[in-house]
Amino acid sequence: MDRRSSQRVVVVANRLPVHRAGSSGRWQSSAGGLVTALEPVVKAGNAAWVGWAGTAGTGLRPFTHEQMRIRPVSLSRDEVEKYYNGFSNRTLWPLFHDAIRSPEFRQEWWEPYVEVNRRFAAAAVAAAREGDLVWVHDYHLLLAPLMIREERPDLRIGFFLHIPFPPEELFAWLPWRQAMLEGLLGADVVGFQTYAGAQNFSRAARAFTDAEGTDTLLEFGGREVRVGSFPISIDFDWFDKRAAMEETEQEAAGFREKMGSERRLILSVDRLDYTKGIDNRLRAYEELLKRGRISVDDAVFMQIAVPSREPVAEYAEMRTRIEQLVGRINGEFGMPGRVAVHYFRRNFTREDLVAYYRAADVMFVTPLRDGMNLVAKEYVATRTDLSGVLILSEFAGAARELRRALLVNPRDQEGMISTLETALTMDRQEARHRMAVLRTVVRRHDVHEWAGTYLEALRG
Ligand code: GDG
Repeated sequence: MDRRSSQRVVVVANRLPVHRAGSSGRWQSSAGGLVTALEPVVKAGNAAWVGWAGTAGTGLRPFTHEQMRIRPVSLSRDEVEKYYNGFSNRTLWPLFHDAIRSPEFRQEWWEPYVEVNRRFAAAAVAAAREGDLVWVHDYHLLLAPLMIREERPDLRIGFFLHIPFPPEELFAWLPWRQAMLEGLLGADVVGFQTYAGAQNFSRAARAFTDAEGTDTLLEFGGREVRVGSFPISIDFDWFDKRAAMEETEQEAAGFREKMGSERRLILSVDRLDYTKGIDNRLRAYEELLKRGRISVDDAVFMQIAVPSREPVAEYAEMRTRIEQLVGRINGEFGMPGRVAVHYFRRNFTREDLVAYYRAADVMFVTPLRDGMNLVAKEYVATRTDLSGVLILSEFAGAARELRRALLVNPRDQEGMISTLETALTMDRQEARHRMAVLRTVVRRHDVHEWAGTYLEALRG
């Protein structure tokens, strides 16, 4: 094995790839895109994963789980409140998603954010041996790359942002903008989901720090920093295979039968988050019913909403609003045995999710802003028979690649209504043609390609 391919990767992310299972308290691999993407990379080289276990408290020791060296970082209850719920989810998350909700800027959240970033950086430094690659993830850890570099200039350090990077004028709101940018410029490669994200970052870096250069190559502190887009993806083969299994087909047929086999099923799957445009799409469906363009005999809408960030006030408010809307639509249009909207606020297994994707005639994905949106790619990967129509917001990173979806502006109510109607009535041949193209794109650019391309750039 040559030196490069034997280089180990130290992943640094807010969450560890494992969690404690039920009452047994044993560690189990967590489901989710990032874990699936990176587990093979980390396992291959007996490398390490630095992250938080998800509950407040101290004292977790390093351990090994399925060939991954797990390095837990502890957070106190106060830090969970200020670094995680506060600065990460009430300052950065809304600001980076086009300020859909007003971000709050509080010094008493900033200080713990710096402190926790320092703790993650120290854990990364301790885990990294000479010549390792360190790969820092997401908006919780924007300061960590520089903190790691200050201790270990010998390491190659990468950073990847899973959410959008906002335009310079919005980023400028952040009172700590210079420190944030310098934190990121501590990396050798700064990666984004889209080229627009990379451009926004480079422009902000030139405006608010001493960095100079182009949108893809900056010079800062006598070093070169590569900036690029690396659109994340899914394990296409897993979804494709799982979808084709007899068991999945039967499960999907069972769902359809229960809901009325002759009705067209419109499906949405999201974390319950105000960036996902859940109410916009419910209103579009309601309007089609109201105008008599469809009836509950022809169509049914299913919203799977995974509980998320419940301690944050904006999330609780949004949940109430959505639940009222679902109640209103069902109250007005439901019939005995014919619910208009099925709303599930809970987690499903990945296998059940695939069966729902298989059952759905139309996948309705309408975020107001989204870094990528893996749900759209997962739906495509499960359409092994080329049936099904994907409606996708122009404001999801995935829209850059999935050009043959029905693209829609979620704030354009009339556009949403007519696109939903087009999807429900699309000719089979056209739907097949579109799906074939979409599947080729996702198959070719799967998560393994994503990780491989990024790490190749990081090796330099
Ligand atoms: C962030 C960025 C970016 C959903 N319900 C269940 C379940 N899921 C899984 C889906 C999918 C994942 O959760 C959601 O990923 P998304 O990409 O759609 O959205 P975010 O959570 O907002 O992720 C996003 C992503 O990071 C990666 O970079 O694409 O833009 O916001 O994989 O399948 N999984 C299970 N049960 C469920 O009920 N097991």
